[in-house]
Amino acid sequence: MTTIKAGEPTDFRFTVTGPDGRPVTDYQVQHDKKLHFIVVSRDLATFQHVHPDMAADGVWSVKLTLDQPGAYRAFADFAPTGGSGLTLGTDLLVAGDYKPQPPRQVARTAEVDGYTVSLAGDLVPGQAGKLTLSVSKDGKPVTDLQPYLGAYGHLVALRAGDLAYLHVHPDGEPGDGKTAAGPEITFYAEVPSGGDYGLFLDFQHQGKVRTAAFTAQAGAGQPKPTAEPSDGPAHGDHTH
Ligand SMILES: [Cu+2]
Repeated sequence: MTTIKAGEPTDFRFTVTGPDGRPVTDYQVQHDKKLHFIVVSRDLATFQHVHPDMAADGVWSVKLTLDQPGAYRAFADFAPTGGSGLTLGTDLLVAGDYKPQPPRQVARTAEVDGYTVSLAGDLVPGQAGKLTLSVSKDGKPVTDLQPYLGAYGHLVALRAGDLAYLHVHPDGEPGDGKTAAGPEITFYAEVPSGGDYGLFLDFQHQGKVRTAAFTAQAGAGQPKPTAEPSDGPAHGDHTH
């Protein structure tokens, strides 16, 4: 547990310790980087995806600014050389006057900096669901997205509540001869359960990386069972 001051750039440092008790220094490159570092507020209102630098002794460091007081979760997503992918998490606390905000509503569109990103497809518990995100600006589809982290988009999914971190895989990559530079970016995500998930899409256009944030509901959009469960209307359809 680490305490950080609100609004002040902090030189955040950490090491990944291997089974032998020593700092891990050899990593596989995944999505162009040896380690991806994600910081979200526990209410999923804020999201940062940054790339720390590693010193020769295995100490990672990154400048981190957390503007609002509250509780945050940080995730390090990496694969040691010779090992499989891992995600480790830690809590970060920012002291101050915390004002809880209502959660982001379940929605099929998100706005960021004049861009509109729309979400098609559903999260289906226990199955690899296809998600297609389409980027437009001023009502026109964006067809010149720029590669970012080896793809036209990078999607992080976190389960609301416990912030379980899900690995999401992009379909296709820039330069493979079949993946277009927008407006659509396709991913496959498998969620472990029903409920709400925060989805955060990083995409790059005209030299700037932006993040579109959604709340998506797993299990929604499924065909209704022909026989209604007998335990009342609490299981009614959710509309978008
Ligand atoms: Cu990353």
